[in-house]
Amino acid sequence: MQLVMWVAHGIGTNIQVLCPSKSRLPVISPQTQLTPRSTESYLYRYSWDPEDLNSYPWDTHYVYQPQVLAYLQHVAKRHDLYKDIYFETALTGAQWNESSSRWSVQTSSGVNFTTRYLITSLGLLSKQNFPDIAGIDSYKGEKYHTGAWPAGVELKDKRVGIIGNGSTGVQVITAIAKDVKRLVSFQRNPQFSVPSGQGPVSKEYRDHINANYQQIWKDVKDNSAFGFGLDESTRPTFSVSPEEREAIFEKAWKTGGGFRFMFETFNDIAEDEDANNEAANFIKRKIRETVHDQEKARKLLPTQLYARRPLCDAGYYEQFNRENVDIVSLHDTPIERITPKGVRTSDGVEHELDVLIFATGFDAVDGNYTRLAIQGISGQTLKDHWTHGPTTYLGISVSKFPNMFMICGPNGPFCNIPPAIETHVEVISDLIRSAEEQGQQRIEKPPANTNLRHDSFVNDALPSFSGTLSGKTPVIEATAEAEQGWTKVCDEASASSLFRRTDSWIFGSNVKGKAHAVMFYFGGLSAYRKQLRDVAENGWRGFKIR
Ligand code: NA7
Repeated sequence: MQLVMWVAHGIGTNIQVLCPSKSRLPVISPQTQLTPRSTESYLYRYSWDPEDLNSYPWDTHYVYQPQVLAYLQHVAKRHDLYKDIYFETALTGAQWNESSSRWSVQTSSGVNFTTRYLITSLGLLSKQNFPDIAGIDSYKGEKYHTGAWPAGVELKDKRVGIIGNGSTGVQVITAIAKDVKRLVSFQRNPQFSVPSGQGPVSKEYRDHINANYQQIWKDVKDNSAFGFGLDESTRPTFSVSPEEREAIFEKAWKTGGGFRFMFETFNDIAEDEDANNEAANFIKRKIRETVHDQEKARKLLPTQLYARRPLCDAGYYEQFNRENVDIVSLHDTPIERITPKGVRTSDGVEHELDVLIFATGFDAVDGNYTRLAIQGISGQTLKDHWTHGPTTYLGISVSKFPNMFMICGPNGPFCNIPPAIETHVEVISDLIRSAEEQGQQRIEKPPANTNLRHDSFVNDALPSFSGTLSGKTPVIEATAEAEQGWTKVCDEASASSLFRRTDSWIFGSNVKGKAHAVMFYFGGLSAYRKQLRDVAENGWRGFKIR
C-alpha cells in the first residue's frame, strides 16, 4: 500500500516498482505506537491470498504501524516481490512520447525507464502540508511532521507542542500524553472523535472471520458503500424515538469505531443537518462528561458540522484530564508566530517547547500528481490539465495522458482504502489485458522459435532484454467527454453530502490556494464497482483504444 510508483511494462511481466523509501509508513518510537485508525485488522490486508488471510496472525481489532509494515514485508517476501522493487528511488518526471507510444520516466537515482504503461500509486495522503505560519523556519528545537516521522524520536520528559488535531493529531496526542513532560495542543477547529474499540480479539471472533472471509470480502466490495465491513444503516435518525436514538448512539459509542458511529447508527447523519446535530450533540455531551476542566472542555467542543472524516481514538478526551496536557484554542488566541523557542500566541504568551509536531495533514489526493512534471500529449502536465481541480475518468485515467493509470487517483471512490486499491488494480489490469488481447488478434502470428516478448524493455541500469516487438502497443486513453461526464457524476453524487460544507482535505480546502473541488466519487464502493463492470462490458466505454 505504500508502494509509491509503479512503472509497468506489461501486466504480469516486467513490472518495475519504484519506492522512495524502505519504510514510508510513519514510525513513532517503539513505546508510543499510534493508535490505529478506522480499518479493522481483518481488512487491513490483501484479499487475494486466502491461505495467508486465514493464517496470518493479528491479535487486536486494529493493527499498529509496525504490524502493518511487517505484514507488507511478509507479503513482499511470500510473493517474491522484492526483486521487482527499486527502493530509495522516486519518480522525478515522466513524458509521453506520441511517436513511439512510450513513456519516458526519470527517477531520483538516475535510473531512467522507457515503458509502455505508467501506473501510479502516489498515495492519497502523502504530500505533507506545512502551515503557512510566520517564523516557521526560525524554530530551533526538534521539529517533525507526522507524515514523515523518523525512527527513534524520543519524546519522554520533553515539552511538546502539537499543531493539528485531525485524525493524526488525535492519535498522537493520545499516544504521547502520558510520556511527555508537557503537551500543548494548538487547536484550530475542534473535531468529533469517538472511541475506537481497540482491544484483543477472541479466538471465536477470529474463527468467525476465517470461516466467512470470502463472503466478507465480497460484501465489502460489492454490497457496501464504504467498504469497512460495517452493517451500514438504512434507518433514518428520526424514525426512532429519542430514547431509542440515545440507546443506538450509546451502543455504537461502546462498540467503538469512527465510521461505525457515523454510518452504522443511522443512514442520514452525513446528509441531513438535523440528523447530524443529533449525533453531534451526543458526542458533545460525552466530551463534557469526560473532560473535568470545563474550560478545556469548552475548547474541545466542536462548533462545525459533524462532517469530516469520522475520527476515533483510544482515550483522546481523557488525556486533557492530565495535569501535563493543555489546549490552546487558536480561535481564542491565534498563533502570532513561531519563534526560535516555541510558539507565540496573540495573548503574548510564548509557549516554550523542546519539540514541535506538525500534525497538519496533507496536500491530499492530487497533491503528489501536481508537484511532479508528468507530461501527456503535447507536453501538458497534470497540473496544467487540472487548473480548476482534478478531473479523471473513473479515478484511474485522464484524457491526453494515454497509457497512464492511477491507483486511487482523484475522483475514485470515497471508501476504505484497501478494497479501493484492489478495485483499481483489478480494473487497470483488466483494461490493459483486454487491449493487449485485442492488439494480438490484429497482428500476424510471429515466426516460430524467436525469444519473443511483447516489447523491448529499455532500462539504463539493467541489461536490455532480448526479444523483438510483436505488434503495436495498444494506446489506451480516456476521452475528454468521458472525463467530463465522470466529473459531473462525482459532482452530483456529493451534492447532498454535508462533507461538502466543511473545510477539509476531502474537498481540497485544507491547503491555502488550492481549489475547493470534488475529489471523490461519493456514490459508494459497490455502486462504483458496478459502473466499472458496466464500462468493461460495453467495450470499455469512454476509452479510445488504438
Ligand atoms: P487533517 O485531517 O487534514 O488534519 C490537519 C489538522 O491540522 C487539522 O486539525 C487542521 O485544523 C490543522 N491545521 C492545518 N493547518 C493549520 C494551521 N495553519 N494552523 C493550525 N492548525 C492547522 O490531517 P491528518 O493527518 O490528521 O489526517 C489526514 C488523513 O490521513 C485522515 O483523514 C486519515 O484518513 C489519514 P483545521 O481543522 O483545518 O482547523
